Amino acid sequence: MKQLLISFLIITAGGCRLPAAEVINVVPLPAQFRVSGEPFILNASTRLLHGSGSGSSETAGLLADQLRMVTGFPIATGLYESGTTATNAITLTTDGADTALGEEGYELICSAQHIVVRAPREAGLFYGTQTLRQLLPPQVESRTTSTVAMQWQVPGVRIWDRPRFGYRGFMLDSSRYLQSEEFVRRTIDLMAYHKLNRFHWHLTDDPGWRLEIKKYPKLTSVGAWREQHGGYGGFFTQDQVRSIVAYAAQRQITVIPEIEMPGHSAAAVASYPQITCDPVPDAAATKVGGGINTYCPGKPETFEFIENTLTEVLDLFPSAVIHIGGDECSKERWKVCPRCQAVMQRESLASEEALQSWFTGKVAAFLRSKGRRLMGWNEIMQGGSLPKDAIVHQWNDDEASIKAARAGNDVVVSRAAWTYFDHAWDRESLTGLHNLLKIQGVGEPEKTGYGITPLRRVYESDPVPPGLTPAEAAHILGEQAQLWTELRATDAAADQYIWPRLVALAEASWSPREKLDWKGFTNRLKSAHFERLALRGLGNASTGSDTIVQSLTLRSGFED
Ligand code: TNX
Repeated sequence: MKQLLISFLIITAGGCRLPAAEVINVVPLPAQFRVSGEPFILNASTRLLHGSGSGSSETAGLLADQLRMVTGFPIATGLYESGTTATNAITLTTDGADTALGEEGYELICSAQHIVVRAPREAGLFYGTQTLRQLLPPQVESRTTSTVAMQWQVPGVRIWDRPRFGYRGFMLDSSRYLQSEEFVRRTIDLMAYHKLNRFHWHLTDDPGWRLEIKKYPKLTSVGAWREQHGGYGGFFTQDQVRSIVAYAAQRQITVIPEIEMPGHSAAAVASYPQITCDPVPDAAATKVGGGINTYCPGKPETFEFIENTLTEVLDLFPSAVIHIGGDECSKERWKVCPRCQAVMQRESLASEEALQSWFTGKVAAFLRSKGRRLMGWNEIMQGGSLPKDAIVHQWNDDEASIKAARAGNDVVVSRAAWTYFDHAWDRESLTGLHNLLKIQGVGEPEKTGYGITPLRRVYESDPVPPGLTPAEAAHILGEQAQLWTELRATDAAADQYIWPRLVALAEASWSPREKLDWKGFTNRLKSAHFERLALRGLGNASTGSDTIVQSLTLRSGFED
């Protein structure tokens, strides 16, 4: 591994001495970098060269489109000729890349003559271009051609960068409330800008089924609508989903669908009551807050339904991992259901928890037979017998991560107290949440468990619990934040809860732990990054970027 880092490098910029990390205003902070030499300045003759792979040309295309739009320069693209060094060019190439960069790492070298992004894989090239955008002035993120004379300058720099974790995720709950397709794309876009690589899409839950399934049209004609909130509803068509999945893939993001089972399934069983224990249609079942109606593991038709549904899901989502939920499953109906009790006897299952385990095992086997892997919330561990290839999605505390890692299961960490973005970011927003709960009449606010998760807490979150051996710790694949939307009815409200906390999660899961530095991070946010986010259309663009920067700052809890 090439050692490019000079740890305490201080450079002189415009007469004032700035730590290098603030000149390299890149989020997440690269693993290693060195500022040196003259800057590269884009001009009307600058070209963009790339390798022949389809991913390379798509990545180059995305960068070229943006650069052309804001600079007004032609930015001609072309194929890179192996072994040459083109001047006045940005080159993206896999040639001669350091294999230690792995699946997602890249090297970026910028001098007055050229910029080279070198990576063993296409994901690395893509991440190199995201870093490059952040090395340019923030105005590079505008939606229109710059009308003022700009110096499109990239500082002389050498960067060697790869992520701490292979799994860096964000979950969006589209069941409780549904977002616009535009919002989903923009969120994916911003995730990619921060080098996040897994979009976990919570598409089904009690209050609404949001994914078109051709074989079961009632899932969306019945299950996507609720009497509550004035007949609220909607869903994503298969065409929309295909195009969102492709959009994400271009940006190196895998979309992991979550199809909740056996609990959180009121919308499904309201649509097809024959797959629940007590097939009485429950019109009020589809509502925020859910119910005790779940899939019946005692019926063959339940598994037929699940397999048929998942078959369409697998066709839409190429992800190797499929999330089946598994959390908070009520066992009330199972306890009195003769069919469930008969399965328990036949399979010698001592408890209803063991029945859920058996159910999960059957679904895991189905997914495995199709070359996919099951992921589920940590309740899938209850009842024992979780297959070793299942990924445990841990949302409680470190104990669950430790237990899963020691059992040999891979773990994705999403501890509620650190990474649940439906929680408040400060005392005032917590009061706002409590007021909303009162308006909705959903229980006593103080007992709902909503807490405060400030930006700094997200930044300091470490998904690897202390005390694991290196072999056990290797099972911690990474970290993920979630936005549950029981109280987030609009896209604008969702944005408020996601940003800027997702930026902190991105840096915490990409940058080396020893490089994390709250002060440096907040300086980068304030000096350029918030402006970039505003220019990229975060929040309501019509309110103007100053207002967006102001509200991002407010939600950050900076002391000054
Ligand atoms: C728990 S986390 C849930 C969600 C809720 C969330 C609210 C998890 C696996 N289940 O269904 O939306 O709390 O914070």
